[in-house]
Amino acid sequence: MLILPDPLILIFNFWKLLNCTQELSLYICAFNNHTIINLLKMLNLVLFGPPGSGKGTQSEKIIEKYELIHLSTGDILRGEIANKTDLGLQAQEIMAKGELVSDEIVIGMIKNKLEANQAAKGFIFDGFPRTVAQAEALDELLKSFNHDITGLVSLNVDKEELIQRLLIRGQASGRADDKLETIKKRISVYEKQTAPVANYYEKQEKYYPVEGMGGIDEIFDRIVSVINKLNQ
Ligand code: B4P
Repeated sequence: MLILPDPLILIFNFWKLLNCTQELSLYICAFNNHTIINLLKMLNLVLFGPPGSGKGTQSEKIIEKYELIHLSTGDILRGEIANKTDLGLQAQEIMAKGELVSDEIVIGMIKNKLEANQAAKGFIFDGFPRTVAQAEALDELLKSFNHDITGLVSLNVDKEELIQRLLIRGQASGRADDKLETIKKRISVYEKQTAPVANYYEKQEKYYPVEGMGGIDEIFDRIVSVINKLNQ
């Protein structure tokens, strides 16, 4: 047995106490982080609908009211095009034709944004997911962060109205995909590839249809009444 002189015993005990306190505080911190992450449930909304249904327009108002992070894959892609990145160069031609950019590219973009905003109150996914594969990937990603989708809010707008809105926007913005032929192509891509995403969330009992015809503020009021029920 090791016999230590009195002052050394004192130092040894002090060192043990210090170590113990550090370990204890680490446990407490880990417990607190875990508890905080689980207690603060994020409000994660998918704003869904065909091109021109008002997803971008309504997202702006929702993020202001609920302080959510706005994730618009369309905006991110247009940013990449403006900055002439490799990704932007790949996306430019596809978007101008009214087709969808590959799932792999879009899922990668969303993953980066989710990782960078872990302290957020929640996210509004605008224009994403646009395929069932994107919806499945989003569920998996959120699950890995211990979160899920709260609900999908779907804006229902007549086809004629969609075309009119996008033609008007095209005149003002000069957006390459807001031309009659491309608009029709985008609507048909939506019907074939994107509409099934609504069924995917309906099966999870997370589908909330909203009338998307009428004035911007009255549509917003309808959306708010859905979100307030989800956010109780
Ligand atoms: P997006 O940027 O998502 O554009 P969008 O669907 O055309 O527009 P949105 O529905 O947001 O309409 P907005 O509010 O602006 O996609 C563009 C392209 O990017 C896609 O075609 C695809 O190639 C690519 N892409 C994006 N995400 C992708 C993904 N996940 N996977 C693969 N590819 C992807 O409204 C339109 C106009 O209507 C505006 O001018 C607005 O002022 C007006 N408006 C809105 N509400 C109105 C109302 N109530 N009354 C009258 N006008 C109204």
